[in-house]
Amino acid sequence: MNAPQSHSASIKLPRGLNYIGGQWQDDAAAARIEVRDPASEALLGSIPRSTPAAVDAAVRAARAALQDPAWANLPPMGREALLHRLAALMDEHASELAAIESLDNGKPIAFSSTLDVPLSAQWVRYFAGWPSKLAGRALNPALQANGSTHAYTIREPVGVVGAIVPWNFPLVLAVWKLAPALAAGCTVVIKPAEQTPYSLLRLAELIEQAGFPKGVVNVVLGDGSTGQAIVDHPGIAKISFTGSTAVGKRIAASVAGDLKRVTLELGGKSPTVILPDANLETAIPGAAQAVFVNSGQICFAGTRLFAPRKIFDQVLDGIAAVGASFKIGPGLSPDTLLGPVVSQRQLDSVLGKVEAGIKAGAAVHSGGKRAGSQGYFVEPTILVTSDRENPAYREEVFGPVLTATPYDEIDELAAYANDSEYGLGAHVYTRDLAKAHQLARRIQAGTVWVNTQLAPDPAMPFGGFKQSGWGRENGEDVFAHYLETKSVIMNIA
Ligand code: TXE
Repeated sequence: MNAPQSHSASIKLPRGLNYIGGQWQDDAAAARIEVRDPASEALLGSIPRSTPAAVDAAVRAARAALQDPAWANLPPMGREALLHRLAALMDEHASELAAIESLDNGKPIAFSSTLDVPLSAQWVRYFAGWPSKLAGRALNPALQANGSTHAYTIREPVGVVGAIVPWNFPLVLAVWKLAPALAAGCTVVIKPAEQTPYSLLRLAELIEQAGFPKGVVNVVLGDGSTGQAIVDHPGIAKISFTGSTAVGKRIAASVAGDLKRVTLELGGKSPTVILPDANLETAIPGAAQAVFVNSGQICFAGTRLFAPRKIFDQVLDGIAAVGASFKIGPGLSPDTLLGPVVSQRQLDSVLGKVEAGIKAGAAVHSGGKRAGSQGYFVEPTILVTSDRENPAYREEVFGPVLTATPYDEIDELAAYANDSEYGLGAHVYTRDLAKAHQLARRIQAGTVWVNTQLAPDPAMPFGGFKQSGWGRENGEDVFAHYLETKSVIMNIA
């Protein structure tokens, strides 16, 4: 492992200011939250725990922007041009954005420079294609005589969107919310996670540079108390949240008061199922990547492995070898493949859940401990258990931790895969196309990947069954949440 060190000196981080109505401003009344480099534990800076007054100012700015002719009367192709300009600016500043992301979150620069940042720009480009295609429909009403009625639908922006982003993919997940909201003509108040505010602040500078009218995008910094103030604000029409299931449930209860629209992208405990006929040359590295990439801090990480008993040891040894080949180190080191988890709290939580799993009877195949003594590093870990009540098997760990369970009959697999309160993703490895499609139908998950892993796509709806959330992000489906449909029915007889 490389010695953790702070690289903050060489990277210019944006100042911890709110961006409201096109102005960068402090929230003088707010307490401060420290932001740390998870590789070195060094202080990177601080942000305000923004007060309800700051949230109110941001919502007012967003509501004013919704009526501002510069935004409200902009033709759809004008919104497309702005989004394309933003994507071009993200490309232009890609290496800077990747460095900020790796410093702030700890993720390997090998991934942030090839995945997080380029994918975020691609997402913006994909949604830049939509505004001119978001059409209503002319319809034939069912109860009226032919020719007596002219009836059609109009699709209107839902209003101000309150977007709340977690820390595992700070830039990617901010863009998953911003790009469709802006494509739909909404305005946005967005809050990054308190652990990782900087890439979104830099993105806001690029949004300004791209020429979006003032107040269309507002960034408010803070922790859960600021997030709750966004959720509770009556001027917000829709909440788009990605984060823990516990907070998601709280938000669902909060919005019951005024029936805000809400989408929730929450936790997961996604299975990786390897069938006896799978090509192990792809299944083993695939299963390893599905749980170790981003130090397991991926909502659809493949954290429960089911492999045939006959090849169980071979598969586990293979996955452990791939994990051991991931060089552990600070995100900014070019050869790092396994960075730290995001915070001391997350480190304690991951190690606590591993310990609870072992205490309840899981056997340690590999890993299981903190790596080093400085920085929030965790060894790639495999725990073996057939006990479906083992907490490491049941609970989302959100670290580089796999539970592995052998099976004897293929018929057991769908039941195993579905044996979770979550239903976000699933990874299936097989050469048998019929079995792959049969399993894809039986598995209760928002996305099933076959012979591949960790590959979301902007055109494909993404979201969860069961307690993994409400609604779908991405693709055309996302617009169901950012647009209201209005029917116009006119007697022309
Ligand atoms: O999440 P929180 P935490 C899971 C993962 C992780 C656990 C805890 O298992 O170990 O959650 O992480 C904001 N109203 N995921 O505690 O608290 C908060 O400021 C409005 C899975 O960090 O849910 C941050 O911006 N907002 C997940 C965001 O919610 C509130 C990604 C996420 O924080 C709020 C992250 C409130 N009452 C964690 N309280 C995924 N699905 O990818 C907090 N926030």
